[in-house]
Amino acid sequence: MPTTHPQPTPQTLEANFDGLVGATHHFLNTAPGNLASQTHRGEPANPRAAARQGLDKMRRLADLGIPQAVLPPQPRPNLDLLAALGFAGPAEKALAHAKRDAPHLLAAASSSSFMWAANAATVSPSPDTADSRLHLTPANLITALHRAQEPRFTAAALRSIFADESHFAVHDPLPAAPDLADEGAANHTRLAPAFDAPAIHLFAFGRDPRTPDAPSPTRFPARQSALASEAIARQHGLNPAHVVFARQHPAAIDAGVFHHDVIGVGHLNRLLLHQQAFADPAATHAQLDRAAASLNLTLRHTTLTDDQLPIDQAVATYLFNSQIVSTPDGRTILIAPAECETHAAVRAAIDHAINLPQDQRPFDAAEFVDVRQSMRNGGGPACLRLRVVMTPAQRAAANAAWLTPALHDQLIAWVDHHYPDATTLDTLADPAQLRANLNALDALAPILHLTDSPWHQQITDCANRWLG
Ligand code: SUG
Repeated sequence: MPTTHPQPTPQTLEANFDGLVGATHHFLNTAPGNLASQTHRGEPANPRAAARQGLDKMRRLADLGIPQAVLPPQPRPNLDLLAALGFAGPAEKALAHAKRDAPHLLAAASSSSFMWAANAATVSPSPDTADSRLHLTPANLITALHRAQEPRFTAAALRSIFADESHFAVHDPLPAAPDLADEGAANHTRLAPAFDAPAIHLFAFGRDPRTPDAPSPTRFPARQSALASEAIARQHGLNPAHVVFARQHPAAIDAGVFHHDVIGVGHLNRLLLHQQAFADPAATHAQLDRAAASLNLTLRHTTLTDDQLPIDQAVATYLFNSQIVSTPDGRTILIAPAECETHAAVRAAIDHAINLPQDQRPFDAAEFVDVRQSMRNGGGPACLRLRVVMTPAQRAAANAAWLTPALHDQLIAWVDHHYPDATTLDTLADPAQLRANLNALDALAPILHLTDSPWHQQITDCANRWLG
């Protein structure tokens, strides 16, 4: 495989792997409990603008000196899914049949939801695992049909990038059963005094099949099962003394908090939460403090109350779906959605946080990024990235496409060349567009150093099966 761009910094750092938006990005699905996707359903979507916005966010993070890599898109429309649902035959027939009889299934099979890399996998870095390897488990995403098609492609992409088994272990997704419903890193927070130090792991879940009588959301499903989080902690060899499992507040799920990362974000020793993040905040904080004490870690909690920011406004602006990042010059920056910049209560909360005494601040400064195409489907800056804490040796060993200004420009040119600026049911059902999408992914393989990788093999196999 061609050489990658190893990062020069001789330190363990947190890299962001962002999902590259797909050419079929659209607003024709709704996702369970995701209010933005409900509100914007049926609006015109612009895949080219969506992909450019994602790439520009990646560029900003890379320019701040934070290792930034790119996860490849998945092949869509997914003709294997349509065939499994009874829309068989050559592409032209299957697509036309689905468009006529079940447009919602064509929309599901065309989703670009893989762009939200926070749902791609759960990641445990090597300082925390029993075998000192970096462990990744692709999320099974069984709660929604359009997301349940992702894991097999995600696993291939992760196995292409994290191929070196002396450094990395990519597990199979958990079995696809409701008791093991898993949505990945969106419900997982790693807290540590430094990237290379052992960490505590906070797993948020919405339901637990062992306690069916516990207060549950009534309007929307809870997407993460406690049994899934526990299985992953075991699989990765995390120290049980350093792991905390916390139930999400059911009222928050019903208010549109379909993943924990819609109501809380952590980074190193900092934890920024809304007061309704957890069903029993006092117990969760006590557990976190106990786990932290065993690692000489002093957590810096910042909790916003409902008076400071009502939960519906937290959900509407996605403040908590910001990224908190550390720059090489020692600053901690909040990378917030552009929607936060103009919202009075959110701005007040950000300014309040920045003006706290230095040893209490969750971050030192805030920046705003425009990812509006993603936001309309309920995906903010933090949804678009998978955090992977990596040693220099692991960064060099990974077949990752590290974003440089040159790679950013190359990917923008690739997007401009291959992506439409509008998606409709007609474009999704157009076999010529399917062929163009698959050709675009084939052309992407060398750009992302993925030629002949398992991911590339999968694209080739799909093209052969779907187009003959
Ligand atoms: O699963 N939206 C996604 C948004 C995921 C956001 N991720 C995190 N919070 N980490 C979801 O609700 C909309 C429909 C679509 O794109 O096809 C959607 O699936």
